[in-house]
Amino acid sequence: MTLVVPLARAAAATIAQWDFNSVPPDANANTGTLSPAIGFGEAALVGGVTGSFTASNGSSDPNATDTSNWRITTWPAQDTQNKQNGVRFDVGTVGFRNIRVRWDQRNSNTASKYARLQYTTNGTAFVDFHVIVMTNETWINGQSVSFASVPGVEDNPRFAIQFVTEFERTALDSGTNGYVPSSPTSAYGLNGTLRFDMVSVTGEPTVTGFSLVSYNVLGRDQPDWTTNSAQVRAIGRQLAHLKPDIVGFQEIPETNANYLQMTGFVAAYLPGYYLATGQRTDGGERSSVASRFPIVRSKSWLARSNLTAFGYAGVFTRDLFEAEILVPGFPQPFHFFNTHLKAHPDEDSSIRRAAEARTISNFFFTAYLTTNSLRPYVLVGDMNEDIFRPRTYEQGAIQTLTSSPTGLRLTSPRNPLTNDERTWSIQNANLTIRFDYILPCALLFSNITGSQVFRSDMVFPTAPPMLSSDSATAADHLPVVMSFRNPYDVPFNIRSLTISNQVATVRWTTIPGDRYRVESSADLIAWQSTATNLIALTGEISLQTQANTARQFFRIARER
Ligand SMILES: [Ca+2]
Ligand SMILES: [Ca+2]
Repeated sequence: MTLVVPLARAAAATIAQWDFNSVPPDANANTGTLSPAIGFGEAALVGGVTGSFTASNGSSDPNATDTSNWRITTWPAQDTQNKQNGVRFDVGTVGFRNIRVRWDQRNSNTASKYARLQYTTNGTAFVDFHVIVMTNETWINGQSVSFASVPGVEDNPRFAIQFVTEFERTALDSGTNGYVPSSPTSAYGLNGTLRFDMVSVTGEPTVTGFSLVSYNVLGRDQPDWTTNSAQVRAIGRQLAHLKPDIVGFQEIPETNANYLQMTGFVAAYLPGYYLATGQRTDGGERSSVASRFPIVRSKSWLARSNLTAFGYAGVFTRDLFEAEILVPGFPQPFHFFNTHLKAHPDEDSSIRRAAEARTISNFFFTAYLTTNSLRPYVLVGDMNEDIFRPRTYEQGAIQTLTSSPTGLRLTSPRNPLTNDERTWSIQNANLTIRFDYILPCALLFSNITGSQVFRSDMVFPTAPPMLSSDSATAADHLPVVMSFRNPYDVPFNIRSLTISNQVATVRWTTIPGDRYRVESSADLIAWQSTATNLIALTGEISLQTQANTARQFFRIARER
């Protein structure tokens, strides 16, 4: 007998995990990395301690060939600096709840027996939490603490933890008012070591949908891009009102290195957001991406690249700026592309713009999609061309960008009150043309829940502190907004189970890019892994496995 059941939604996902092992592996335990092996976060020393990498020999790290741990030493003198020395891990929890921390730890004989796991909800003030009591020269693996009931911990970009050594008196409310060694037969020593491995922060993803904005903010040549600028404030108030999860900005000023002012902009209007800015291109402007979710990588593609092969004797005016973003609960990273094509309707500019669209199309087909076809992606930007209002010399740049090899789909958001899809110029008497686009991949296209061309003067009732005049003060372009359902946040179904010649075949519905595991059991108690990390390539997985015992059960779970 064989039975298959889909498991309930995967409970917890790894937000960040440190294994300290080199990437790529180098078969040398004395080299390692403080970059997380999974997810996004930062690891740092606290106080005057020093850190190095050594062989783990006994942690729970499954890596058999190159497993390092983070070894911390140079501790404070006896009776000094209580709870001021150790290690810190910053892990934003935006989009996660029921946060849990797990780690492996080993103390040397002379190291402090007691340490405190502290946390912060504002990035600076740490609060005492769990007391760690260690023995000597033994790994204690899988230590685990839940922050599920702690206010301010979940959905917080500033969440961080630290492990700091502690006097016995404050740890236990009794005993020695100083450090106590891990070995009862040793004396506390400054050269003792605490070693950490497999430090993980997990949580349950809560993101059921997300939203994007594309916005040309007319920053080119602006001498003041601080938050004192009336223009910058008008941009900020609109975005604070819209609260998009990800914003693609075009025309952040190069002048006076004013693109650096975006850090202050984000702090004021999109607090806690991650920011990435593209490289210098035409000398006048850059592209930026702000995201509520971690940006793990960004890159300027095609910047000033030669367009000859694409029909124009010259270079790409600006770039195609990519931000790779970790959306909670997505099994694959999200790739957000942002561009600003050549402006103006004259013949030379039109041909150049067409060539830029072709080189972007070529990039998606010959580069990006060859390795990332299962990952969700979107292209946003100021394309300087209106698919429905072609001008004399134009060659269909939008049609090129949305041609089938790119996988990108045309959308036409409209203002909900005016029903107008034109985005330029709100600083003229009338809007005359559409320049601004959000072009999602097929997976996202089929999960659009709403979109609009935003106008602050068409928001009723008014929504202070945003001013009705903000759109016109901010830029000539209007921001374009689009929201999506989380395409992976849906249950999956078992389609069929068949047995033939002692081979069971199970089929279930999937979303391309989603990952699954299959386990089997003879008694519904002990489960063995049949297959892990099965990545769906289509809308269905079909798995064959031996079914030659009297009774066999299977279960299928989605991995996140
Ligand atoms: Ca390790
Ligand atoms: Ca190494």
